[in-house]
Amino acid sequence: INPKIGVLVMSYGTPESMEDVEAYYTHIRRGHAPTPELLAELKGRYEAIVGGVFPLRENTNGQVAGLQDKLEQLAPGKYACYQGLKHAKPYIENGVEQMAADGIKQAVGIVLAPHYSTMSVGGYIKRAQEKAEELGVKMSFVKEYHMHPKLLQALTERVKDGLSGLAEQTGGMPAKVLFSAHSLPEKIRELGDPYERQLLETSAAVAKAAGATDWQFTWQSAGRTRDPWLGPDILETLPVLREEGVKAVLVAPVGFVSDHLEVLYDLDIEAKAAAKELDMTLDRIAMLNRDPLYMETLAESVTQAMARER
Ligand code: FEC
Repeated sequence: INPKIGVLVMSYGTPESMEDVEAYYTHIRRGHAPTPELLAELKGRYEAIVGGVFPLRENTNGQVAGLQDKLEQLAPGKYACYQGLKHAKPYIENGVEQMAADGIKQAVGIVLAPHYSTMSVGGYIKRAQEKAEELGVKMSFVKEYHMHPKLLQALTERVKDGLSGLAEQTGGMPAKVLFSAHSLPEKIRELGDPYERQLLETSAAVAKAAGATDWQFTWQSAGRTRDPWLGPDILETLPVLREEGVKAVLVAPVGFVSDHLEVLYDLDIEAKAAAKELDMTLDRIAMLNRDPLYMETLAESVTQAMARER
């Protein structure tokens, strides 16, 4: 028996290489291979971001290491972190198997995404829980941490920095803060899902703390399926803002915590180009990645979840 408490740190996962993109995409599509057109489009997006590397892998590795360091500081020798990815190896189930193989009997699961939805974080938790039950590991979970004061502080600093950077570029033009997150199929609304409410709570709290009175929320990165997705998408929001006279926009993708495809492509390339077309200046806040305040948010959320277990 291993006396340590396991911490299963779960993240989205990214391909290992360009050859691996098809298998990754097939996994996201629950076993349905993409058409050659869809595959080529996704590969093209990866190629367009910083030379076709997969930054999410390194960022997730860094976050897991950073969380382990913080937990060591809070409770030396008590916790051991394991990684489990939704759509790539090591899969969530592999992380639980590794904990069990190391003799871990009790664990906490946490997802590298602050807001709860049955379709996102709920899916990670379900997979971990099933494997843990099968292998006799007792698991509890952090469901959300979207209002953790340190997360809000880290995001607030970024919005303040982003606004001053934008003011320098535009010669002090008034700017709109556009909070964003990954869209989900509209059907989550029928399930009374907390995702939208939690995103608005984070956005309102950060806007208030940053002193940004002009802000709104928009969706991004909707999937390529036939279901209706939550909108409006940022690409629809920008022309409306332009009509309203807005010329400078700071995007704050508060639903994400790393530099990855949905930020580096969907915002930095696609949304930026759309803004340029409209003669608007668009900037984005820096992502959290391994920010110490984010690492503390995760570590404190884990220790609080354990305290509740006792
Ligand atoms: O950098 C990378 O390699 C990965 C970037 C990436 C992140 C991410 C986060 C979220 N997703 C969420 C929901 C969905 C739903 C579908 C879906 C599809 C994709 C595709 C790619 C992709 N997602 Fe993703 N997502 C990332 C990447 N996502 C690539 C497939 C091509 C496309 O549709 O664009 C639709 C699945 C289906 O077909 O049924 C739903 C949510 C998040 C944020 C929370 C989290 O991180 O888990 C929600 C990062």
